[in-house]
Amino acid sequence: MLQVKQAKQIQGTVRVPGDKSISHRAVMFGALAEGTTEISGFLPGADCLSTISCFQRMGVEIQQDGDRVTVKGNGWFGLQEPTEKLDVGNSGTTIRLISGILSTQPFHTVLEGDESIAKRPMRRVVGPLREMGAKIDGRRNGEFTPLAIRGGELTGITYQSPVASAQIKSAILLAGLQAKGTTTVVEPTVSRDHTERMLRAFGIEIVQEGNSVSVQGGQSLKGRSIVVPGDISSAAFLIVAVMMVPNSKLTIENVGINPTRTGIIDVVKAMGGQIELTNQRIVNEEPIADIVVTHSELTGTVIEGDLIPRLIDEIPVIAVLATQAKGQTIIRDAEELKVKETDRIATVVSQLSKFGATVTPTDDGMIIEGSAQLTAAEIDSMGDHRIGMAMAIAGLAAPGETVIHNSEAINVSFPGFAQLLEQISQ
Ligand code: SPQ
Repeated sequence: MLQVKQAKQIQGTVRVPGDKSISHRAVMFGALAEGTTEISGFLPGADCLSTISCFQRMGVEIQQDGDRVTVKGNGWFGLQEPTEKLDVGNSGTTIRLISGILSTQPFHTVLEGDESIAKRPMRRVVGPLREMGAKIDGRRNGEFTPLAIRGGELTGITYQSPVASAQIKSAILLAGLQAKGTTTVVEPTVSRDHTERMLRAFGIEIVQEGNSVSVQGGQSLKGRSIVVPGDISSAAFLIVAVMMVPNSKLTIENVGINPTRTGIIDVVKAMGGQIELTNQRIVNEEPIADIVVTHSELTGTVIEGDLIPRLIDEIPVIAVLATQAKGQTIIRDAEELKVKETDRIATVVSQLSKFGATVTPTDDGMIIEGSAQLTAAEIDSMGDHRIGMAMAIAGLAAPGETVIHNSEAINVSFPGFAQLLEQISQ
């Protein structure tokens, strides 16, 4: 249980834990590479620890100590058939990307996760991987876990993805690295491109043209060192906290600002927020900066179209922000929210309404009325880390004490969140 009091001010210079998407990929690619991969800045959150344990069960030697990880890769086909099921916990990224990798392996594996994973759609990766030649089964003809995979020889395909999803794109490209010929994924809008950038850093040739990405089969990865930047999806909670609480200013150092992830910055600016990027640099093909945020009066906005994949995970906390802006905020084209750790349209509406906010769900998003006077509330994270944290941030602007039940879900992506919030709020 997490208790949050109304804050008078947010101040300081802080860092957020490592990027979740990049941490998963660093472990996976390190495990498939030849030689040792040293990772620093790794996110020791529950999701990325699930990825480590899956590869350990397939015989890869991995040592983790806080944000430092050493992975001793034995090459792509150095994985061993696990003797038990692989448990992905709460992590959609783990199960979907590993499905692509396991489709190339000449053995049998069973993948399973928690209650939330059991409800998330898997045929979006199972379908194209079957087309490439993988044998995969699961409940409802492969739509739901547990997934049983027998990998083998694959053939490259050109796949027109119906949704912009980095997990679909990455699963197919990873399978494509050991398939015959070329594998191409075409997306309606470009999703986060960490897989493409990191594969390049591991020595893979990958061709990106507009919304399409291609790889040739038969390539191998070389172990290397990877520095993981701070997660912009975690920084987003602090950015919104500053905008919610008058007289606040915060510097968040060392945050990844990959353009496929910076929708939150564009939205805060469009609403009238003061936000600056300093000390910009590139590490392992990923752009990084310090983010300086100053409290500002905001106006509602419309969030839709190509912007959605660039801020999909930030929508719960953007909805919280919108309650404090002048006028209405409309979020459209975000039906993907329904298949995250929870149905994030339903959970944002049910939990944010408890603070007295007016939020109306729509088929593909929500409408939030601004200038709301929030009052402290008793909240349930519903087991969704981003819902738990978004509602904690709402609590900073609500007189009284807000209580978040099931707050342990926050450890999925932001261990130390409660302590950091306490450190910066007065
Ligand atoms: O890993 P998981 O559970 O899917 O996590 C989430 C999150 O909120 O942390 C989504 F619920 O992030 C996804 C993100 O939404 C992480 C991700 C990735 O690392 O590739 C890609 C996005 O999902 P998708 O379905 O659009 O590919």
